Amino acid sequence: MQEKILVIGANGQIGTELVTELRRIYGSGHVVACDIRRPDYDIKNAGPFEFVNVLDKENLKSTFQKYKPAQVYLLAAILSATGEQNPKLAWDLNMNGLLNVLDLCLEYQAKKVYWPSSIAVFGPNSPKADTPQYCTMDPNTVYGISKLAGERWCEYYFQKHGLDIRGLRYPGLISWKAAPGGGTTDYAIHIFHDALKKGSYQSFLNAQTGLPMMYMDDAIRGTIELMESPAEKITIRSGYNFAGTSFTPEDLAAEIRKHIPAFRLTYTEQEDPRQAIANSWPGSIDDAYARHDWNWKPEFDLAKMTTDMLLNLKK
Ligand code: AKB
Repeated sequence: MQEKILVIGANGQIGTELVTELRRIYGSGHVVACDIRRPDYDIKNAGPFEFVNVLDKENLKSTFQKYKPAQVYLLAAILSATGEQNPKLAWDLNMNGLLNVLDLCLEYQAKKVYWPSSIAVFGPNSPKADTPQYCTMDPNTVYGISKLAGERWCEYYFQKHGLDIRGLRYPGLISWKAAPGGGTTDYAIHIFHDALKKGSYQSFLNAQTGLPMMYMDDAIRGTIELMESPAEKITIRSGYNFAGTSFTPEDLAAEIRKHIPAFRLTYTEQEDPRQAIANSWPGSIDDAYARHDWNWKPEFDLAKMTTDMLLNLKK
């Protein structure tokens, strides 16, 4: 394949692993990693890298002009917890960044575009268990509002302009290769690091907080499977519900104790602002459309994920 794939926001938790996998599949030279920060790895040997700021239209346009990408993955975003600290900036980056990229995808005739949505599109009045694809959606974080508005824009660009855009509503993503970036679900990563380092963890979410989660291996595989699916199979252009597993901090601690029997889980005394965000989100997701349309099936349950996380973090 001679065509170029642009990954914008390539140094984040998802981008780091997505770029590696895309380069393994399509060849390093075909996958252009773009970010506002230089990556940790040696750029010269890894593949093309460009400094890109999605809010700087000229800079973004010159990257499109240079590579004329056939596929674009836009991952640059401000997540739920960080977004609440600077709502206007989160809105600006998440929304205008998306619109800038969509317009350039049209101008340069990109064949396929990927934009991630999130379980944050749901809100306090959405059904909590097995939350369906279509239901009441009243997000109350700026991140969730931007993801829901972004979903509508994606569908609009598909319907009005025929842009082949695809997206997934990611649950909390658990991974060991790159650090998470300011989300409400980040406790489920920190807990593994502290379990190995200190034998204990203080959770900022309470014991009963059940949230939809997914291991990064599944998330990367699902993302690429969606992008590789024939266009006629894709019936949702906003963002597919996408499920892996669901658990509470207590469930996760019990699983970690199977490997580290003395592991202790405590909870912060003062309620953390992230608790209110978690309370407004679903506890589990119904991803029937993804399973039906492009045969989505997760491979990692809580036990398999915990074993793999601990094994890799110990290395
Ligand atoms: C967050 O917690 O903000 C993200 C998400 C669920 O989209 N991990």
